[in-house]
Amino acid sequence: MKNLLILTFCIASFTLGAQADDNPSSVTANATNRFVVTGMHCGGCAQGLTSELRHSKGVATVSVSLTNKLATVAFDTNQITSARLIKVIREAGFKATLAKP
Ligand SMILES: [Cu+2]
Repeated sequence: MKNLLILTFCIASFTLGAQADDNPSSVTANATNRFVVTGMHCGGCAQGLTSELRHSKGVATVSVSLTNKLATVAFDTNQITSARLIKVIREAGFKATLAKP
């Protein structure tokens, strides 16, 4: 009986997770990292990078500053890692390193 309760809880968690994938804004962030981004030249670059990050699984909120060359990303560490976020930034055509806290 106890096992059944645990199983039900797992299925409920999984369902919540699946909903979060469909609606990125409902991701619960448990970490925020800042990345130094090089290669952004205009507001279009910043906007493009913002949308690439925002559409990545596990990302809750994204804030990209062109003037400070910084991308601030709040994310769920169970779904995505800072290394993976750097890869997303690189795939969007920029270079990124983790900013010092
Ligand atoms: Cu640009």
